[in-house]
This record gives sequence, structure tokens and C-alpha cells, in this order.
Amino acid sequence: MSFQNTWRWFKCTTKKIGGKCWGIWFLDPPKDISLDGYRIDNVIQYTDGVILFYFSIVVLLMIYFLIRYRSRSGHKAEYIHGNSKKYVIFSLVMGMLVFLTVDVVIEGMAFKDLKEAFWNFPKGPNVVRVEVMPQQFAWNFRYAGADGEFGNEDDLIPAQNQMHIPVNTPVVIQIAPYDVIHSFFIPNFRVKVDATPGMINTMWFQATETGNFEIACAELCGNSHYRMRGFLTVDSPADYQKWLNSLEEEGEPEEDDWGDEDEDEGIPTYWGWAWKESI
Ligand SMILES: [Cu+2]
Repeated sequence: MSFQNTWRWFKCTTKKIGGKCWGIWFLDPPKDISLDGYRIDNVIQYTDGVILFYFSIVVLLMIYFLIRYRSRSGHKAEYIHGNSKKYVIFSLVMGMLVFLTVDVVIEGMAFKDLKEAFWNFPKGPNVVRVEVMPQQFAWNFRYAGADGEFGNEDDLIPAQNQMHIPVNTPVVIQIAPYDVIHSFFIPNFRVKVDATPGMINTMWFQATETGNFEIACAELCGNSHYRMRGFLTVDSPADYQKWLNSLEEEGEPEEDDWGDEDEDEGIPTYWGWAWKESI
């Protein structure tokens, strides 16, 4: 039985409420509809499980000692220094056990996931590329258009907060903010990347199901941070193409289409950068 199967068995036998096998313990996380989201869930679940295991041991031992050595007649308290060789070795062994089963295992899982998935950027002509520029308090998206190049006239810019991607296709985003730090978070994909002023950050993901999903800002970015919400539509490839075509028909925005500076959600139409292949 592999580690993953053992773990699945453990979490399903311990948490069957309403006939359903709960993923992350008491939480009911958004449905994972991404290729690699299970990796994040596994790390979280392992962390919860191993911590619960050690915590239970400590609590059970405390209860046992409280009862076993309670104050009663004919019993006298004893003062022990606890610094003999035996105790030192015992503490070191316990410490190492915790270090190996918590830190080392979680690091191992995390680096494996980074190497196999999150840092293993997809390449090739079928990869969908999107530039994202969050601002207080909205999401701006940019698609390359017919020429496949960013930062020129035929770029496609959907309405604010609207992002479409095709299903079963790798999507790479590059993100930089218009103003302060924001963070692009799609709970259904278990992915998140900061938008940092002065930097272009990058991330990739792939949807396994069509539907409508929420994009949240995961960085407190101002007084309306809570309503900074984007809408991600995962389309079939045909619907996605149709949507791109509908953007093309809308035509180019005018040069002076910059949003009103006094308005929170003025749309800075002219933004974008040449796609950074090296990052
Ligand atoms: Cu934000």
C-alpha cells in the first residue's frame, strides 16, 4: 500500500459524515478542478494528520499522568532534576522523530511537487498565456491576440474581472500590479501568486473541468480588498475560441481610454509587457 493510498484510507475512515469522505478534515474546501491541486491538498492533509497524531499523544499522556500521580494519602511528591543521560537521550530521540516525520517529510513533498509540477512550466504552442494586472480593486487580463505577441495593438482585453481559459490546456500567467501588492488566488485550483510592484511573477495551472470559478485577492490591499473578485470561466476549447473571437470583434480601445484617475476602478487600458520567456 503506497503512502498516498494509506493516507486516503485513513482520512476516509476517520471522517465519514453524511456519507461523504471529507478531504481536509472539518473544512469543506472548494472542489479541486485542477491537474495538480491534489498535491497541495495532500501536503495540508499530511500536516494536519501528523500534528494531530503528536498532539493526541501529548494530551493523552498528560491525562494519564494527572490521574496516575494525583495527590492522595500515602503518596509523597518527589523532586527530579530530569537532566540525567537517560532524559537527554530520550528528548533528543523524540526531537529527531518529530523533525523527521514533520519537517523532513513536508519539505520532501513540497520540493517534489515544485519539481514535478509547479516549477515545471509547460512549453509549446498549445500553452495559453495571459498577462494579469490587478489594481485597487479589480483584475485586468490581457491576451496576446492573433500574432501571439504581447504589448501591441492586437492584444485582446476582456471586460474587467473576466478571465476565460480552455479546459485541459496548460495556462501560464505573468502578473504585475498597477498599484500595491495583490495576490492572485484561485481556490478551486489551489494556486496563488503575489503581484509585487516592480516585478513580473509567473505561475501555471491547468483546469480539468469546465465551469465558473472565483478569483480572489489574497493580499490585504486596501479598504475594498474584500470585494476584489474576479470571475474565471473554464470553457470547452470551442467556446474559448468563440469568446476570443468576440473580443476581437469589439475592436481596439481608444488611446485616451485611461480610466478616470479619481475613480477607484478606472481601467488603465494601456498596460502590458513583452512576454518574459526567461522567467
Ligand atoms: Cu487586491
